[in-house]
Amino acid sequence: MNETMTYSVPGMHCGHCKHAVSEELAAVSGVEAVEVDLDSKVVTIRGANLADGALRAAIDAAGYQAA
Ligand SMILES: [Cu+2]
Repeated sequence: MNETMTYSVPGMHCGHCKHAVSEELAAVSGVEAVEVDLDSKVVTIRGANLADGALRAAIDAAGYQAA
């Protein structure tokens, strides 16, 4: 857990959104932990060798967009 990436994802509004985004991100290579704060709409990802493109693609695949 030596890297932290944060993304603002304004489209997240409930537990379903949180679950969908977390599931997709958890499957990305290097990701060890995903934290979603629905109040601030911020996703925090911790892991090793995190790739910005892959993380953004996962958020996209979940049906949301990183701002
Ligand atoms: Cu929702």
